[in-house]
Amino acid sequence: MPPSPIARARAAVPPLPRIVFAVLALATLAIAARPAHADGDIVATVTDDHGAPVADAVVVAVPVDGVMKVVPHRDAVVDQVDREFTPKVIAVAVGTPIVFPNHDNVRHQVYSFSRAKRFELPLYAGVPAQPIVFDKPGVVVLGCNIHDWMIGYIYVSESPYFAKTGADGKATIAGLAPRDYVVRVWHLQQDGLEDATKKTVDLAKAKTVSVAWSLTLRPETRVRRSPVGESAGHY
Ligand SMILES: [Cu+2]
Repeated sequence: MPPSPIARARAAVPPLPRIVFAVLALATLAIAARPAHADGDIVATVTDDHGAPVADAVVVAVPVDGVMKVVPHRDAVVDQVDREFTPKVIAVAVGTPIVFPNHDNVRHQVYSFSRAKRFELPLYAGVPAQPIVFDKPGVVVLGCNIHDWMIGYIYVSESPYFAKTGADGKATIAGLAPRDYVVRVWHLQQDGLEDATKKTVDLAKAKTVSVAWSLTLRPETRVRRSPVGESAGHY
């Protein structure tokens, strides 16, 4: 019986291209199966002049190529507890809405005159209905018109890659694609410009890169608290 037209067509394809095709297909699969990028970490250590760990420093990494997708955070909160902002320092990505619940039995009037965000929440108790959206990068200093000693800081980052140091002075920015980054550090008592702390790190060569800063800190100027309970119930 003569071979069917299909069988003849199959036979017409030489075996070598078929093997080449199979190898190429396998190679493509292998590349696809490999993670698009082995994510890396930047481990930052911040100390003061005396080598003591510095907490509440914000470390920011910006890809050198400038390509990044900023996703605003959800559920960001700056609480008011015992007539202090809690946390005192928060870092968020630009565009993040923050709510300012009041957990005290006195009313607060939260405001900022900072260029990155001017706002005022009229005297209130409980949770304000609307969050404030922090839509410009920069440092926003918070105050309360009733309690002069209350001060808080919102670091609004233009990059989605940032972390705040803990009590050990360490912060890890995890899950970074392997490329070059400019890293910098900000602290509320920093003597000197944040821009002067810039360093370039290359995550293409190593999966984990350590970076360290020694900061000169100015003493923190704070208004003294009124004795506890003095104004309780008045506002
Ligand atoms: Cu207050």
